[in-house]
Amino acid sequence: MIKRALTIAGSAARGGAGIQADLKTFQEFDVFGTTAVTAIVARNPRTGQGIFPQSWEAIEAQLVTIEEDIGIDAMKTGMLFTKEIIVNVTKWIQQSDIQNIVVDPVMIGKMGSALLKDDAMEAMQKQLIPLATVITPNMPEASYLLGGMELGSVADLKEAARRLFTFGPKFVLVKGGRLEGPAVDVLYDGEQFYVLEAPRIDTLNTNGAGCSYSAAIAAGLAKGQTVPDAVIEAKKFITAGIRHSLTFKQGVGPTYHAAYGKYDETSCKVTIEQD
Ligand code: PXL
Repeated sequence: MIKRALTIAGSAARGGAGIQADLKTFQEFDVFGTTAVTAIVARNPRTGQGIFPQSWEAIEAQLVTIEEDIGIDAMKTGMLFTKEIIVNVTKWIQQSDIQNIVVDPVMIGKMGSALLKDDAMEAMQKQLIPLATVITPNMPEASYLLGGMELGSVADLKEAARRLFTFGPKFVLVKGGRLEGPAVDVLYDGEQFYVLEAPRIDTLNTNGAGCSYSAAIAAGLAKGQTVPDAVIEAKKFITAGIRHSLTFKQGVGPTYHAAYGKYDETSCKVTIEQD
């Protein structure tokens, strides 16, 4: 039977990030996608306004129907926005029997929207992250979760991964997208580091890259891959998506979700190091 992946995230009207990115990614991996929308993001370029959160009642209704009617082989969380949503999603996961949980600690979108309220951070750290199979912070998110730790090198990514591991997830993936040089991400399981290196692609069009990367990991886990295998394939997928990213009318353009399946020329160098 086709495997099923759930995303709990925000709807990104522009189509490149959030729920839309997750569904497009699940489809590329031939995984059946289901969605619980936490908020509708439609930032009006003229006013800068436009986040419309959903009530917990509405979010829970989506989760219950997915759990009862479809089933869940893996899930990911994206934009959760409020403390209330994080606390309730955590409780819901605890009463479920979901094994594969990717937590993307989304905070600020590349279009500048604040996607997590300030008072929600503690719940993210203390409640949700400990349940995660893998968390996928980028450098600003890792820094924020670690009280302002400065990250400027691969050695810093490794140290951040070590510290984030103490929060309780099984794996930590710290993404070095903002480093100079090649695009290096560090995956850590408490014993070894998997240093993943892909070519850096010179583009500003990376809207939704983090969403799509974590969705690709969830798809791999749904299909029964190990975390390192799922992350390595997801890294190839997102590198292809960024290489063939799209320019539309204005703002930060999205990654191209079909690129990996279409062109498939991406390599990812993996080095395993004992801690
Ligand atoms: O890429 C981060 C992100 C996550 N979720 C939603 C978003 C964005 C960025 O635009 O809109 C809903």
